[in-house]
Amino acid sequence: MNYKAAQVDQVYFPQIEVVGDIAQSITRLGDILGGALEFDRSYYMRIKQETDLHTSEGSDDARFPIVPQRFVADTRKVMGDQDIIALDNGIYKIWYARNYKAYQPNTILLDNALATMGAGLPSAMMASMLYPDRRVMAICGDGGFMMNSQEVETAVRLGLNLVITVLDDSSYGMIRWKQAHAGFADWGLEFNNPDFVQHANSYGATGHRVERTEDLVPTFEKAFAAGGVHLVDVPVDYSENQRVLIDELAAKTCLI
Ligand SMILES: Cc1ncc(C[n+]2csc(CCOP(=O)(O)OP(=O)(O)O)c2C)c(N)n1
Repeated sequence: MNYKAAQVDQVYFPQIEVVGDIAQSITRLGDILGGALEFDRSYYMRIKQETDLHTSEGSDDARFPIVPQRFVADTRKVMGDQDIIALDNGIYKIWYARNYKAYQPNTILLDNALATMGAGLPSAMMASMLYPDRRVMAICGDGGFMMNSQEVETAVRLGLNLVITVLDDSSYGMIRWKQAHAGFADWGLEFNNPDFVQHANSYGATGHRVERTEDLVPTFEKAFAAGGVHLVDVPVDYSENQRVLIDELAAKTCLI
Protein backbone atom coordinates (compact mmCIF):
# COMPACT_ATOMS: atom_id res chain seq x y z
CA MET A 1 0.00 0.00 0.00
CA ASN A 2 1.57 3.28 -1.10
CA TYR A 3 1.04 6.36 -3.29
CA LYS A 4 3.19 4.82 -6.00
CA ALA A 5 2.87 1.45 -7.71
CA ALA A 6 5.50 -1.08 -6.64
CA GLN A 7 8.58 -1.71 -8.71
CA VAL A 8 8.17 -5.42 -9.12
CA ASP A 9 11.38 -7.40 -9.21
CA GLN A 10 12.67 -10.88 -8.40
CA VAL A 11 12.61 -10.41 -4.67
CA TYR A 12 9.75 -7.93 -4.31
CA PHE A 13 6.51 -8.97 -5.90
CA PRO A 14 3.37 -7.89 -4.01
CA GLN A 15 0.41 -10.07 -4.86
CA ILE A 16 -2.27 -7.53 -4.08
CA GLU A 17 -1.57 -3.84 -4.45
CA VAL A 18 -3.53 -0.82 -3.26
CA VAL A 19 -2.22 2.42 -4.74
CA GLY A 20 -3.32 5.49 -2.78
CA ASP A 21 -3.33 7.28 0.54
CA ILE A 22 -2.73 4.65 3.23
CA ALA A 23 -5.11 6.07 5.86
CA GLN A 24 -7.98 6.52 3.41
CA SER A 25 -7.37 3.14 1.84
CA ILE A 26 -7.51 1.40 5.22
CA THR A 27 -10.69 3.26 6.17
CA ARG A 28 -12.36 2.27 2.87
CA LEU A 29 -11.22 -1.35 3.23
CA GLY A 30 -12.61 -1.27 6.78
CA ASP A 31 -15.97 0.00 5.46
CA ILE A 32 -16.10 -2.86 2.98
CA LEU A 33 -15.45 -5.28 5.85
CA GLY A 34 -18.28 -3.74 7.86
CA GLY A 35 -16.08 -1.70 10.20
CA ALA A 36 -13.91 -4.65 11.22
CA LEU A 37 -10.79 -2.51 11.01
CA GLU A 38 -12.02 0.14 13.45
CA PHE A 39 -9.00 1.99 14.78
CA ASP A 40 -8.22 1.21 18.40
CA ARG A 41 -5.55 3.72 19.38
CA SER A 42 -4.82 2.19 22.77
CA TYR A 43 -4.02 -1.18 21.18
CA TYR A 44 -1.43 0.37 18.84
CA MET A 45 0.01 2.52 21.63
CA ARG A 46 0.54 -0.64 23.69
CA ILE A 47 2.31 -2.32 20.76
CA LYS A 48 4.49 0.76 20.32
CA GLN A 49 5.39 0.86 24.02
CA GLU A 50 6.27 -2.83 24.06
CA THR A 51 8.37 -2.48 20.90
CA ASP A 52 10.19 0.55 22.32
CA LEU A 53 10.88 -1.30 25.57
CA HIS A 54 12.13 -4.35 23.70
CA THR A 55 14.45 -2.42 21.39
CA SER A 56 15.86 -0.30 24.21
CA GLU A 57 17.04 -3.42 26.09
CA GLY A 58 20.83 -3.52 26.23
CA SER A 59 21.30 0.05 25.03
CA ASP A 60 23.44 0.74 28.12
CA ASP A 61 25.21 -2.64 28.16
CA ALA A 62 28.78 -1.98 29.30
CA ARG A 63 30.40 -5.12 27.85
CA PHE A 64 33.52 -4.79 25.73
CA PRO A 65 33.80 -5.66 22.85
CA ILE A 66 30.60 -3.73 22.30
CA VAL A 67 27.24 -5.47 21.80
CA PRO A 68 24.95 -4.36 18.92
CA GLN A 69 22.23 -2.87 21.13
CA ARG A 70 24.85 -0.52 22.64
CA PHE A 71 26.60 0.56 19.44
CA VAL A 72 23.27 1.28 17.74
CA ALA A 73 22.08 3.34 20.74
CA ASP A 74 25.40 5.22 20.92
CA THR A 75 25.20 6.00 17.19
CA ARG A 76 21.71 7.45 17.70
CA LYS A 77 23.06 9.64 20.54
CA VAL A 78 25.60 11.40 18.34
CA MET A 79 23.44 11.75 15.22
CA GLY A 80 20.91 14.59 15.07
CA ASP A 81 17.47 14.13 13.55
CA GLN A 82 18.64 15.32 10.11
CA ASP A 83 21.99 13.53 10.15
CA ILE A 84 22.56 10.56 7.88
CA ILE A 85 23.83 7.04 8.43
CA ALA A 86 24.75 4.94 5.39
CA LEU A 87 24.93 1.22 6.08
CA ASP A 88 26.99 -1.33 4.25
CA ASN A 89 25.78 -4.95 4.36
CA GLY A 90 26.30 -7.26 7.31
CA ILE A 91 24.48 -8.48 10.39
CA TYR A 92 24.58 -5.00 12.01
CA LYS A 93 22.14 -3.86 9.31
CA ILE A 94 19.46 -5.98 11.00
CA TRP A 95 20.31 -4.42 14.39
CA TYR A 96 20.12 -0.88 12.95
CA ALA A 97 16.85 -1.71 11.19
CA ARG A 98 15.40 -2.96 14.50
CA ASN A 99 16.82 -0.44 16.97
CA TYR A 100 17.75 2.85 15.23
CA LYS A 101 14.78 5.21 15.07
CA ALA A 102 14.62 7.47 12.03
CA TYR A 103 13.13 10.91 12.68
CA GLN A 104 13.38 12.27 9.13
CA PRO A 105 13.03 10.65 5.70
CA ASN A 106 16.21 9.45 3.97
CA THR A 107 18.36 9.61 7.08
CA ILE A 108 19.07 5.87 7.03
CA LEU A 109 20.52 4.72 3.72
CA LEU A 110 20.64 0.99 3.15
CA ASP A 111 20.24 -1.31 0.19
CA ASN A 112 18.06 -4.27 0.89
CA ALA A 113 17.50 -6.14 -2.36
CA LEU A 114 20.95 -6.87 -3.80
CA ALA A 115 22.53 -5.95 -0.44
CA THR A 116 25.91 -5.42 -2.02
CA MET A 117 28.86 -5.30 0.36
CA GLY A 118 31.12 -2.32 -0.29
CA ALA A 119 28.24 0.10 -0.98
CA GLY A 120 28.11 1.79 2.43
CA LEU A 121 31.19 3.98 2.11
CA PRO A 122 30.38 5.37 -1.39
CA SER A 123 26.77 6.10 -0.42
CA ALA A 124 27.96 7.95 2.69
CA MET A 125 30.40 9.93 0.54
CA MET A 126 27.61 11.00 -1.79
CA ALA A 127 25.41 11.95 1.17
CA SER A 128 28.25 14.05 2.57
CA MET A 129 28.67 15.82 -0.79
CA LEU A 130 24.93 16.53 -1.05
CA TYR A 131 24.48 17.56 2.60
CA PRO A 132 27.77 19.11 3.74
CA ASP A 133 26.08 20.69 6.78
CA ARG A 134 24.86 17.41 8.23
CA ARG A 135 26.80 14.75 10.09
CA VAL A 136 27.26 11.71 7.88
CA MET A 137 28.44 8.31 9.08
CA ALA A 138 29.26 5.25 7.00
CA ILE A 139 28.67 2.07 9.01
CA CYS A 140 30.49 -0.97 7.67
CA GLY A 141 31.51 -4.42 8.77
CA ASP A 142 35.21 -5.18 8.50
CA GLY A 143 34.51 -7.51 5.53
CA GLY A 144 32.40 -4.96 3.65
CA PHE A 145 34.73 -2.06 4.40
CA MET A 146 37.69 -4.00 2.97
CA MET A 147 35.76 -4.54 -0.28
CA ASN A 148 35.90 -0.83 -1.07
CA SER A 149 38.35 0.68 1.41
CA GLN A 150 40.39 2.36 -1.33
CA GLU A 151 37.56 4.92 -1.56
CA VAL A 152 38.96 6.49 1.62
CA GLU A 153 41.48 8.05 -0.78
CA THR A 154 38.64 9.64 -2.79
CA ALA A 155 36.94 10.92 0.35
CA VAL A 156 40.18 12.53 1.56
CA ARG A 157 40.99 13.98 -1.89
CA LEU A 158 37.49 15.52 -2.12
CA GLY A 159 37.89 17.06 1.32
CA LEU A 160 34.75 15.42 2.69
CA ASN A 161 33.60 15.46 6.30
CA LEU A 162 32.82 11.89 7.13
CA VAL A 163 33.04 9.34 9.92
CA ILE A 164 33.54 5.73 8.83
CA THR A 165 32.65 3.22 11.54
CA VAL A 166 34.16 -0.22 11.03
CA LEU A 167 32.43 -2.87 13.14
CA ASP A 168 35.28 -5.24 13.78
CA ASP A 169 34.61 -8.94 14.47
CA SER A 170 37.32 -10.35 12.17
CA SER A 171 34.66 -12.36 10.34
CA TYR A 172 31.71 -12.38 7.97
CA GLY A 173 29.28 -12.10 10.89
CA MET A 174 26.09 -12.22 8.82
CA ILE A 175 27.05 -15.51 7.24
CA ARG A 176 28.11 -16.95 10.61
CA TRP A 177 24.64 -16.07 11.89
CA LYS A 178 23.01 -17.72 8.86
CA GLN A 179 25.25 -20.78 9.24
CA ALA A 180 24.24 -21.10 12.90
CA HIS A 181 20.59 -20.59 12.04
CA ALA A 182 20.76 -23.36 9.45
CA GLY A 183 22.31 -25.69 12.03
CA PHE A 184 25.73 -25.88 10.35
CA ALA A 185 29.07 -25.88 12.15
CA ASP A 186 30.77 -22.49 12.54
CA TRP A 187 33.28 -22.84 9.73
CA GLY A 188 35.44 -20.85 7.31
CA LEU A 189 34.27 -17.29 7.95
CA GLU A 190 37.04 -15.73 10.03
CA PHE A 191 39.92 -13.61 8.77
CA ASN A 192 42.61 -11.21 9.95
CA ASN A 193 42.30 -7.47 9.47
CA PRO A 194 44.92 -4.85 8.75
CA ASP A 195 45.59 -2.28 11.47
CA PHE A 196 42.64 -0.02 10.62
CA VAL A 197 44.14 3.00 12.37
CA GLN A 198 47.33 2.85 10.32
CA HIS A 199 45.30 1.96 7.23
CA ALA A 200 43.22 5.16 7.59
CA ASN A 201 46.24 7.29 8.46
CA SER A 202 48.10 6.06 5.37
CA TYR A 203 45.37 7.64 3.20
CA GLY A 204 45.59 10.94 5.05
CA ALA A 205 42.44 10.23 7.06
CA THR A 206 42.46 9.96 10.87
CA GLY A 207 42.18 6.55 12.46
CA HIS A 208 40.80 5.82 15.95
CA ARG A 209 40.45 2.55 17.83
CA VAL A 210 37.85 2.25 20.57
CA GLU A 211 39.39 0.42 23.54
CA ARG A 212 36.54 0.80 26.06
CA THR A 213 32.78 0.86 25.54
CA GLU A 214 32.39 4.25 27.23
CA ASP A 215 34.84 5.74 24.71
CA LEU A 216 32.59 5.18 21.70
CA VAL A 217 30.42 8.32 22.01
CA PRO A 218 33.36 10.67 22.86
CA THR A 219 35.35 9.23 19.93
CA PHE A 220 32.48 9.91 17.52
CA GLU A 221 32.03 13.42 18.93
CA LYS A 222 35.74 14.19 18.64
CA ALA A 223 35.82 12.95 15.05
CA PHE A 224 32.79 15.00 13.95
CA ALA A 225 34.09 18.09 15.74
CA ALA A 226 37.49 17.85 14.02
CA GLY A 227 36.03 17.53 10.49
CA GLY A 228 37.69 15.66 7.62
CA VAL A 229 37.65 11.90 7.14
CA HIS A 230 37.82 9.70 10.26
CA LEU A 231 37.78 5.94 10.63
CA VAL A 232 36.64 4.51 13.96
CA ASP A 233 37.58 0.86 14.53
CA VAL A 234 34.95 -0.62 16.89
CA PRO A 235 35.52 -4.13 18.29
CA VAL A 236 32.10 -5.84 18.43
CA ASP A 237 30.68 -8.83 20.28
CA TYR A 238 28.02 -10.57 18.19
CA SER A 239 27.12 -13.25 20.72
CA GLU A 240 23.71 -11.55 21.09
CA ASN A 241 22.81 -12.61 17.53
CA GLN A 242 22.00 -16.13 18.67
CA ARG A 243 19.90 -15.07 21.68
CA VAL A 244 17.93 -12.21 20.11
CA LEU A 245 17.86 -12.92 16.38
CA ILE A 246 17.48 -16.69 16.50
CA ASP A 247 16.18 -18.03 19.85
CA GLU A 248 13.96 -15.14 20.95
CA LEU A 249 12.59 -14.55 17.48
CA ALA A 250 11.71 -18.20 17.08
CA ALA A 251 10.02 -18.26 20.49
CA LYS A 252 8.01 -15.10 19.81
CA THR A 253 6.95 -15.68 16.23
CA CYS A 254 7.09 -19.42 15.49
CA LEU A 255 8.15 -18.25 12.01
CA ILE A 256 11.74 -19.42 11.89
C1 LIG B 1 29.54 -8.32 -2.76
C2 LIG B 1 28.89 -9.24 -1.78
N1 LIG B 1 29.43 -10.45 -1.51
C3 LIG B 1 28.85 -11.28 -0.63
C4 LIG B 1 27.69 -10.92 -0.01
C5 LIG B 1 27.02 -11.89 0.98
N2 LIG B 1 27.19 -11.37 2.33
C6 LIG B 1 26.22 -10.63 2.94
S1 LIG B 1 26.66 -10.10 4.44
C7 LIG B 1 28.17 -10.86 4.33
C8 LIG B 1 29.16 -10.76 5.47
C9 LIG B 1 29.40 -9.34 5.90
O1 LIG B 1 30.52 -9.31 6.76
P1 LIG B 1 31.02 -7.95 7.38
O2 LIG B 1 31.05 -6.88 6.37
O3 LIG B 1 32.27 -8.20 8.13
O4 LIG B 1 29.84 -7.57 8.38
P2 LIG B 1 29.30 -8.41 9.66
O5 LIG B 1 28.17 -9.26 9.17
O6 LIG B 1 30.46 -9.19 10.22
O7 LIG B 1 28.85 -7.35 10.61
C10 LIG B 1 28.32 -11.52 3.11
C11 LIG B 1 29.53 -12.30 2.70
C12 LIG B 1 27.13 -9.67 -0.33
N3 LIG B 1 26.00 -9.25 0.23
N4 LIG B 1 27.75 -8.83 -1.20
